[in-house]
Amino acid sequence: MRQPAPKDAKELEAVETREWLESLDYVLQSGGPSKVARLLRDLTLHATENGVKLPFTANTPYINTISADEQVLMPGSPDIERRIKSLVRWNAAAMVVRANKAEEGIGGHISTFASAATLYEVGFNHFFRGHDGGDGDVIFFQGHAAPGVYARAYLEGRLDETHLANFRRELQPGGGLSSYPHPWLMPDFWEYPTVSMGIGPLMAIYQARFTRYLEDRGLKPKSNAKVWAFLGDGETDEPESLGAITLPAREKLDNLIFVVNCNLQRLDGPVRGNGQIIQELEAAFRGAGWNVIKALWGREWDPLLAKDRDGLLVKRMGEIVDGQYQKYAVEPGAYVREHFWGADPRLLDMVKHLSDDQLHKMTLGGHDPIKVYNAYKAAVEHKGSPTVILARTIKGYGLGEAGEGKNITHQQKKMNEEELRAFRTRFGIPVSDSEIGKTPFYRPKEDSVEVRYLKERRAALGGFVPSRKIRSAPLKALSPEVFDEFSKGTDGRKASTTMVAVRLLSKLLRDKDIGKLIVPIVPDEARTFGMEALFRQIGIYSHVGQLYDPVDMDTLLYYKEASDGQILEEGITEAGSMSSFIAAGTAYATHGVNTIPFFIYYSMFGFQRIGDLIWAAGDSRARGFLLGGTAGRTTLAGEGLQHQDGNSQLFALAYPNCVAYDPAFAYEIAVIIADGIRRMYVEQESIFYYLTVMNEQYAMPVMPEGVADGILKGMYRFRAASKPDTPLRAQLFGSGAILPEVIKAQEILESTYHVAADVWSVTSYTELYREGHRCERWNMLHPGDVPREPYVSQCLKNAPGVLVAASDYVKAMPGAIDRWLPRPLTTLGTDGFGRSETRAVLRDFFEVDHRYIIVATLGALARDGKIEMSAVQEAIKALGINAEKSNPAAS
Ligand SMILES: Cc1ncc(C[n+]2csc(CCOP(=O)(O)OP(=O)(O)O)c2C)c(N)n1
Ligand SMILES: [Mg+2]
Repeated sequence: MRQPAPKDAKELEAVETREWLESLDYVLQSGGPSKVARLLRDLTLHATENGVKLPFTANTPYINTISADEQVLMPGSPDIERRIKSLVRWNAAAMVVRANKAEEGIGGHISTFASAATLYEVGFNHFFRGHDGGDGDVIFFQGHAAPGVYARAYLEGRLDETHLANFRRELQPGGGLSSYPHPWLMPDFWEYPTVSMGIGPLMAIYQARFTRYLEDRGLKPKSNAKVWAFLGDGETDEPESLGAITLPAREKLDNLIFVVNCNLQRLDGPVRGNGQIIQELEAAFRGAGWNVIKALWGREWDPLLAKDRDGLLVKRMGEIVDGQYQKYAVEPGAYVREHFWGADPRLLDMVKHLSDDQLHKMTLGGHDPIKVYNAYKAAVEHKGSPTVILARTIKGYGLGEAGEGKNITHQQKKMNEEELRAFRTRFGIPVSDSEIGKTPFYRPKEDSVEVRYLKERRAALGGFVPSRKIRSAPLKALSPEVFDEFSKGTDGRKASTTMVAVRLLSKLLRDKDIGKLIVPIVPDEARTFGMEALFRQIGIYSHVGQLYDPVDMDTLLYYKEASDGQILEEGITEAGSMSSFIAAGTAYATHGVNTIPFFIYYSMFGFQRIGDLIWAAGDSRARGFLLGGTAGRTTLAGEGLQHQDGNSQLFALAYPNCVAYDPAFAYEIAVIIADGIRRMYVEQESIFYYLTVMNEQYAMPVMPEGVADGILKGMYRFRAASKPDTPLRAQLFGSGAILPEVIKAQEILESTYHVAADVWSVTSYTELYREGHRCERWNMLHPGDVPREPYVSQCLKNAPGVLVAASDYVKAMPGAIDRWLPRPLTTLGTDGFGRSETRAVLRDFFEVDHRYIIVATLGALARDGKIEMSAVQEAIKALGINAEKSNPAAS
């Protein structure tokens, strides 16, 4: 057979292609786009089955997802909205410029909001739902855009000039405005902190999921409310930003909308100078299963794209790297004509009717309200998956010479008079030349068209945003019976504090009043903590229930997933779990439901790994219990260096509203948790708890009389010396799993060394430290008054003998209180890297077992001249301690 000549082959190919396209056009006309999509899917499947390897592409062309033909007109008045937006722009910039007029500039950012103004204003005028009419949207604002959010609240009449003048001057009379979103500092305004990049989007994902959880469990009626997360394109480099994006797609969270402000710049320069951040993000989000909407080009591009029959313009748009796009933004139109359009005479021809100035002013999608409106509309109407909007903008938009599109723009805080005048003129702000030097704030009169319009819009959308209100009533006090059994001891039976905490948790879950409000959260660690009984008891939450027969179905404790399941089994993500904790711990405000989260995890992977999210929980005024499991550097045997936690109690000290305890006994845990529920949910204090729980088992004693107050304050005398009149005396402090070592030391000191020691359980060095400093501060400021005596001093001022403390944490913990003790404190602790070993060997290595407590006590007595040094040397020998062993703190 004759092979077709090359020319014929090409022609044949062209004919073939045309035929296929014509059939496709026919289907498109007769059956519409969905039929075409189905056919293409079927074709792909068929081709793959027959061995055709199709190239993978996760991207769509570099154009708007919503074409000009598909877009709808915007309701409302574009003209009034533009004027409002200009005023917001002006006041936001003025706020920052004024804050930096003084010698000592106090920072602030103009360029982030300048690029995002349209993204926010379209939301404020048309989409963001306030909480007044029931459930509002939850909005995670980009932290650096805060000046714009304040400027709008000023136009709305919620903030006044003094507030604006005191931006970043929070300690001024009348109050100022916090630099970034901080509910701790502005509890009626901001809902969630975001400025530590990456945590906003992560928290938003888990917030959206938690909303579903509340609805599925019947704790809240179903609603259409959305969770919006605004983030920067540079911010997406943070692992937290993208690290959890498969979850909302998997769980079909169509109540979640990300808006990425793609100004192509971060702080130092372009986000992807040599690439395209938008295409990169599109691929990542599409791959994860999101609905991706690109809003790249403003309306001026529509007629050009309509003319682009052979795809030249689309191709050109897609081949420019971001660094070059940034260059086009700062150069005049002639440069753009030459370098962008000049790539092909046919492209040049397309824009020959436009002047250089018109070329320069062609807007981008994120600056065009109609493109943004259509993207948001599509996002809120989309069903079945979360949506991300990738909106292209220019960093520092409108700042002109003062920074628009420049690499320095992120740090731009000052504008000279000329720049301010240009900005004023560009946005038509009614501020005269003579006034401009003062950078005055401008708010039109209360009955002006602008103020009336924006107030009407907000009223129609359910009130102002952001706005934080406590929407739940306090809980009633819990009946003490729930906690009773824990004070009775275990009658010699051994138990670990983890077992106790889990038992208490399951009792709380059964409580008829608060049971349903408890939210257990685990990062794939339930079995580690002996919580598997809860799987069956309350179920693991899954929106779709359980679509399979669990492999352990015929066992009592099978892995039960249910749509009304109560446990949040997050899988291996402490960051995700903590975000759930924040959602559940703030639901008393955000959702009007007093959920009580218990997040239990490997203690080493808490403060150490996700400390910034715990900080955000504190800022968010989240309530609930963090349980650091398998805690204690020497108590967690075998796991070694990266698992053994001797740090978390120290870290907790730095979190101002975190109340931390290292309890040793069942009744201590019960007292602490009972009081925690009272303080957080009855008294409504904005605090949260951290408890370390261990897996060493020992008998739990009966609760001594009258110790509850001491447990909560941080220490109480657990056991007094049996022969207090003995000449040699000591006070021994122990915490957590090291307390039994201290008790053992007490017994041997008495029987073998004739030292009578009292044993104190120190449940919280943090609480003692804070209370001591409260007293000291008061005394400093009130020199003439009767001085206040720290609780530690009250406990120990009359206690005789030497003072020795041992814990499974770093020595700085007991060190935190020694200034209020009557005599110097000898501290034993676990500074240094952990080791894989047995408990006994580890406690020898870290020098915290009963033998070291004995030696430390004898040493202190010898230094006091109460016994001979030789007696200490003999004890070291008798107890089998190697005095020449290496120092664990440094090895
Ligand atoms: C965790 C963290 N690291 C660093 C910063 C400092 N920082 C603030 S803004 C910024 C650049 C932001 O760029 P992008 O996310 O693109 O936002 P844009 O301002 O461009 O909208 C950086 C590095 C921060 N706030 N948080
Ligand atoms: Mg950016």
